[in-house]
Amino acid sequence: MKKLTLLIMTCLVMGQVQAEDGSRLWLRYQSVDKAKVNGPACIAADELRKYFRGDEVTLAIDPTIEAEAFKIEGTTISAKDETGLLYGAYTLLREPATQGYQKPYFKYRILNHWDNLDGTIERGYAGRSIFWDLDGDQPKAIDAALVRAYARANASIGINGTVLNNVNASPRILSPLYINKVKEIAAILRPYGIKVYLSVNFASPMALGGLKTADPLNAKVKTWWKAKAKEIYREIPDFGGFLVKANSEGQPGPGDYHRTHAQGANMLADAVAPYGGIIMWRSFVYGANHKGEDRVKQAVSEFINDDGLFRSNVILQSKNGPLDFQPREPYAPIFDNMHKTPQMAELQITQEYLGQSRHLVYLAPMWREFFGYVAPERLVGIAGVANIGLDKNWCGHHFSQANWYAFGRLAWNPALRSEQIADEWLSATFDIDDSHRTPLLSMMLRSREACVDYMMPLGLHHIFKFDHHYGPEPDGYIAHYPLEWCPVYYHQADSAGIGFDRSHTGTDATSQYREPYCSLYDDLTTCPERYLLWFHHVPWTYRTNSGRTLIDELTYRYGRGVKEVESFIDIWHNSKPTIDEQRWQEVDERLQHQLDNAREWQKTCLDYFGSFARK
Ligand code: GCV
Repeated sequence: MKKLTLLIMTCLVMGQVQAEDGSRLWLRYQSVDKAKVNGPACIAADELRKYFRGDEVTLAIDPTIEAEAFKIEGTTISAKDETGLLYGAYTLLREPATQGYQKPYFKYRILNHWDNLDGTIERGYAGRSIFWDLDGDQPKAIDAALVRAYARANASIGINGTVLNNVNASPRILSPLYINKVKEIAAILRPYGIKVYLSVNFASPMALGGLKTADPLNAKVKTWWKAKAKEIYREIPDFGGFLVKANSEGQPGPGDYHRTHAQGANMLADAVAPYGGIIMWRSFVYGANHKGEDRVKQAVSEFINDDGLFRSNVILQSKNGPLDFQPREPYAPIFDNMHKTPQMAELQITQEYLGQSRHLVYLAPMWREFFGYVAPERLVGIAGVANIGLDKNWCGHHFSQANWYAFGRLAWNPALRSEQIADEWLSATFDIDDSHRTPLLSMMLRSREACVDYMMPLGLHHIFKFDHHYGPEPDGYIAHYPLEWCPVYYHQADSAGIGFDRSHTGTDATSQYREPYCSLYDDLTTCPERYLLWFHHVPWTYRTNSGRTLIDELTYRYGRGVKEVESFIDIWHNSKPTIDEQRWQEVDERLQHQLDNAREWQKTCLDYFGSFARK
C-alpha cells in the first residue's frame, strides 16, 4: 500500500515536471494559480492569474495612456487597451518590482520570416516553417497551438508585427486561398497585439492577375493592386502592409519598366493607404544597374535620387551594414544619405554568417554597436530576420533563443545594455544561481567578438564558402560568377598586402559617410582597426596598434578567437551541475562543433593568407 502511494505520488510529481527541451523558451513560469486579478477578462489577466506570485493584481483600462504603453503603480497595471495590459503583465512577471511608466521605443517591432510556402526557410537553421507547408499542392492546415505559443513569446518581449513569408516572395501568397490562411494566422496573433504583413512579388499582377505588365504606372496594374489590397483588408482589417524586395537578386521590380523605386513603392503605398497600411521597401539592391561599382556603394547610388519622393506610408528598410549581415561591418551609409524618407533597420537574427544555429553567438553587442552609429531616433522601426522553425527548441541552438529575445527587448528599448538583456534571458531560461550565471554571461558577451576573430578579424568580410555562408573559402573564385559573389574580390590579397581599398584612392566608398566617419575611415592611420581591411589595402609589413605586423596580428586574432571558444567550453563544463541534462548535452555538442569550425577557419585562412604574406 505504502509502495503504491509512493508510486502514484512520484508519477504525479513527474507528470508536473516538464521536459527541459527548450520549447518553453524564456517563459518557464511555474503555475502558482493564486493571484486574484481584478479588471477585464483578457490574456493579461489569464497570465497573471496563473503565474503572478503576489496575492492580487488590478488591470485598469485608461484611455489617456498612449497605445502600447503601460503604467504600473503598486500592483495596478493601467493601459489604453489589452495590448498595453499584456505588455505590463509580462513586465511584471519578469520583474515583479517594476514600477512606473513604459512605452516601446520603436513603433514598428517586426519579425521577418524568410519562410517559403513549401515549408522550407531561406537561411533557416531550426527546421521547417511554423506557418507554411504543403499538403499535396494545397497549403497545410495551420497549427493554431503552435502559432499561439509563437504569439505569446513575441508579446512577452513586445514584438508587434510579423512578415509571414520570404522576401523572395511567391506570388501565390496573394491568392484567395493563402489570404484565407493569413486571415487565420492574423486571428491568432491579434489578441497578442501582433499585426501580420506579407512580402509581395512585384510581378504578382502578371503571375496572378494575367496582366501583361507589372509597370507601376500602368492603370491596370494600379487597379489590380488596389483591388488586391481591398480584398486583403476585407478579410484582415488590421493588416499591416507589404514588404518588398524589388530589382534585387533576380526579383522583379519597377526597374524592369525603367521606373524608379519611388514610383514602384508609391503605387503600392497608394493601394494600402486607405486602410492605414505601410510599405516596407528594401534597399538591399545591387548588381544589374551598377556593373563595376563597389557593391557596398550601390544602395546609396540607387536610392539617393528618390529621397523625398516616397509617399509618407513608405519606409525604406536597410540592412545594418552595406554588404550583407557579415560578422562585422561598418554601418550602412544609406542611413546618412536619406534625409526625407522614414527608415527602418533590418537586423538578422538567424546568424546566416555567424555560425548559423551551430555556433553560440550572442548578437545584442553587434546590434548595440550599430545603434552607436545610427541613432535609434533616426529610425521608425527595426525588423529582425527570424531564426524560428519547427525545431522543438524553436531556434536550433538553445542560446540562439537569446537573439530572438534580445531583438525584441532592443526593439522595446534600444538603450538596454547587452549585459542586462543576457542576464534577464539567462535567469528566465535556466535555473542557475548568481555564481553560475556570471561566467555564462561573460561567455555570451564575448561570443560575437570571438566569432569575428576566428572568422574575419580586422575588417575582413565575405570569405565564406559559396552559397551556404558557413565555412571558410578565402580562395573562392568562379570565373563565370559575378565578381561580387567571390571571396577573392573582398579580401584582395596579393603579395603586397590585403584588404579592399575603399578610400579616395580606391572606390571612395568612404565618401558616402557623414563626418567624422568619412575622414576617419578614409585615412589608414585613423581608421579603427576593426574596419581596417574593409576600407584599406594594407601592406603585410604594416604595424598594427599592438606593434605586430599585419600578418602577425591576423595570426594573433585567429588564435584569440579559437582560445575564446575553448574557454566557452570550460565555462560550459563547469556549469554542468546546474543545467538540466538535455539542454546541457545539446549545447555541449554544438560548442565542440564550434571549436572544430573555429580551428578550421584559423587554419584555412592563415594558410591561405600566409601564402601571400610569407613569400
Ligand atoms: C532572402 C542574401 C542572402 C539571401 C537573402 C538576401 C536578401 O543574399 O544570402 O538568402 O534572400 O540576402 O536579404 O534578400
